[in-house]
Amino acid sequence: MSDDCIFCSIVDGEIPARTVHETDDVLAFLDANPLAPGHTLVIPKAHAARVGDLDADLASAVFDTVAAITPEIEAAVDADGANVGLNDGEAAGQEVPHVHIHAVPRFDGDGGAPIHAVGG
Ligand code: D5M
Repeated sequence: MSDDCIFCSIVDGEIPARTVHETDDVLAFLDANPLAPGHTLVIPKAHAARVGDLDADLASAVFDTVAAITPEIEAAVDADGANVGLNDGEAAGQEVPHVHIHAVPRFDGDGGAPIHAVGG
């Protein structure tokens, strides 16, 4: 838990969120400003600001959840794919300094950019 961390407050139930999936170590919830229906964030419950702050077991647990739920999210919103990505550091556009992986459902012909085009 880190004081003044909005995602720690979600983990602690102090700020509401729409939970998609939860394990002992990981929480997935809907993004409040979705880029597409079903846009989900996957976070470690323990506070870690940057991806390099995660120990190997927690990094694995976070990615295991991403791998497990992304197909389910796609199916739930009838998507054709998803962008899965992480903004690491303010310079990379990370607005909330608690590691989170975005799973953004994508739809054939939706006109969005792939991750490699972000900022390019
Ligand atoms: O993405 C930060 C993401 O966090 C951004 O897509 C909005 C989302 N966000 C911010 N506050 C909330 C709450 N309270 N609930 C759900 N989602 C939230 P970044 O990669 O840091 O730019």
